Amino acid sequence: MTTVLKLGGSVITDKDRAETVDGEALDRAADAVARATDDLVVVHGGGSFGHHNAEAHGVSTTAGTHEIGGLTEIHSAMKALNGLVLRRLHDRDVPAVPVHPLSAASRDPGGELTLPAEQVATLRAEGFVPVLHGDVIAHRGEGVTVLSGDEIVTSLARDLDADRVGLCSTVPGVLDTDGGVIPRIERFDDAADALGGAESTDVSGGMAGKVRTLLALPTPASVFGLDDLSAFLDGEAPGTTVG
Ligand code: IP8
Repeated sequence: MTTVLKLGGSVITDKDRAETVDGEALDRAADAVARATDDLVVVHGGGSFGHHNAEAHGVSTTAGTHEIGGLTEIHSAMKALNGLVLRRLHDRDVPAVPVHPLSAASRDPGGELTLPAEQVATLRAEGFVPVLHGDVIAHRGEGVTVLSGDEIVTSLARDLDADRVGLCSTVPGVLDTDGGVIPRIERFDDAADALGGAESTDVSGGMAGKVRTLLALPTPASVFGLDDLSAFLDGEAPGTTVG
């Protein structure tokens, strides 16, 4: 059973304080991952790492830069967060291995992503837990652009033929306009009213972007909060099922 799990950047960091992890949340997430019995591929977003740097340099998933300083700043911030996630996992004896998308992924001029999955599949087959992260990647004609964790999840879930896909978010699911969790979204229009823009700086599109990318998957995905991460890893489908 292969599970692709995204730990939202806003879950594991303090999104309002630059380059600060939410230590308690990261510990809880690492505890849940350490108890999981499925083969896991973990992807994490940026939260207060990466997004502020990307915004400062005008870099998004579509607008790129050729400036080496900007590239290095964004990539270094994401690698720093990746290192902190890995340390928490290693503390719990999870055989987590960093996989940096900048070293492998690219986009064509139309933005189409190529993210080779063979390395991730082999690491997983050999008993490791690959841990990828949102990053900047080569983009033909643009320099580098942002690759969001959600795009990584979509690409790997498809290429690894994942059995389960989960997005651990700051909210307990996709919320309707009254604040209740929408149990199931099969088409974007089912929840269009509820899917406003992201409240904080997020160069990758907020919840609306997440739902759009998840709807493109062959496997239904779960969006849930940290309180439900263990339940998801135990095989339940908490929060909102998308797809
Ligand atoms: O937080 C984007 O990853 P996300 C990371 O999953 C960067 O959107 C580089 C801003």
